[in-house]
Formats: sequence, C-alpha cells, structure tokens
Amino acid sequence: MYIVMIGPPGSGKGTQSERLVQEFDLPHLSTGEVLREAMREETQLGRAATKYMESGQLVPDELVFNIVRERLQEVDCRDGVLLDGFPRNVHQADLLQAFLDERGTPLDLAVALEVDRDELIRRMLARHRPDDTPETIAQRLEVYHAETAPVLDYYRRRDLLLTVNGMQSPDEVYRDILEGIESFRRQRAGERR
Ligand code: B4P
Repeated sequence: MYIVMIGPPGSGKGTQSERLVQEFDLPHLSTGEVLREAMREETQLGRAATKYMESGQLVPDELVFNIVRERLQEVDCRDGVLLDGFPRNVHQADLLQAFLDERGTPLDLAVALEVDRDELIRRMLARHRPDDTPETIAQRLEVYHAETAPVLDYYRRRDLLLTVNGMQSPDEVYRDILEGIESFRRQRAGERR
C-alpha cells in the first residue's frame, strides 16, 4: 500500500504515521525527520536545508524529491511505503505521481489531518523543537495554506483523499484513519467486481 500523510505543521502526521507503519508493516519515510537528521549531522543536504527549515519555508523540491526517489528505489519499498510530510506542494505531488505511475505502483490513498490553527500552535509550542518558535510557526502555517492546501484538491479530484478530524485524541484520530482505509479498500474491491 502506498500512502501519503498530509496536514498542517503540528497536525499529528508523525504521530499517526508511527502507528500506521506498525499496523501495515510499511517502511516510513518522514521527509522532515530525514532533513532534521541531516542538519544534526551537518551533511551537505543538512547545510542546504538549514536556512529553509529555520525560517519556516519549504526546502526546495529537487532536494526533497531526491530523498524520496532514492528511498522509493530501495527494495523494501517495492510493495508500499508511508510518506509522512511529502508531497507538500502540487509540484511535489506531480513528481511523485509520475514516478509511481512509471513503475506501475500508483498511490492508494492520501490521508489529510484537519486541525484548527489555535490547536496547531498550542501543540507546536508544547513540543520544543528548534523550528517551533512563534515566528517560524506563523510562517509555516502561511506556507501550508499557500502551497500545501492545494494538494488536498489534487488528491480529491483523483478520488484518493481521506480527510480525518485531527482535533480528537491520538487514539480517536487513529481509529478514524483505520476506518477510512477500510472503507476505501471495500470501495475499491467493489469497483473491481
Ligand atoms: P515535519 O517533520 O513534517 O513536521 P510537522 O509538519 O511540523 O509536524 P507533524 O504534523 O508531523 O506533527 P507531530 O506528529 O509531530 O516538517 C518539518 C519541516 O521540514 C517543514 O516545516 C519543512 O521546512 C521541512 N519539510 C518536510 N517535508 C518537506 C517537503 N516535502 N518539502 C519541503 N520541505 C519539507 O505532532 C505535533 C505535536 O502534537 C506533537 O508534540 C504530538 O505529540 C502532538 N500531537 C499529535 N497528535 C495529537 C493529538 N491528536 N492530540 C494532541 N496532541 C497531539
């Protein structure tokens, strides 16, 4: 199963992804986590990403897609993967679709978490990450609305979007995601009959 997790910063993509990869035994690729590790290790990628992450901007598409493409080419990703925080704009969505279509493993589902602005800010300020200062948070929320929100329509038009209320407890959000996945699967199976 090929799944992408979309949502504003702090919406719980990472939290829910951890559970889903266990449940479905999928490789987990969090582009944010790979970038943060590269920054910690001061690799070339990390140095290139720092100024974008620290100012709440998206890291350039070429850099992020290189991470994704290389990971998808690894043998454990032949049957599926969970992409956490990718794609974050329509260009990234196009790059992913072209890559997956070309090798005949199309995306199964895009899970979108919906959370109010005030709650997002509360969660991010509570977790003390270096890119969670009030100024950076405001910038990241702006970037989300301008660049990432259109990705929801991109997947809605392709009948791949599952929207979930992320304002509930982590257990309730997870339950809704599982139910949504199940009903998507039933719908697909019905279409094939
Ligand atoms: P990410 O690492 O993707 O992080 P995020 O969007 O800030 O957080 P996430 O939604 O995963 O929230 P979490 O589960 O931690 O991105 C960081 C940066 O990397 C981006 O700003 C960008 O610069 C760069 N980047 C990443 N991908 C990119 C791409 N494709 N293109 C370009 N740039 C890219 O949850 C947040 C907090 O809430 C946690 O403390 C959690 O415990 C808590 N929480 C979670 N669910 C909850 C719930 N239901 N109730 C209460 N609290 C909850």
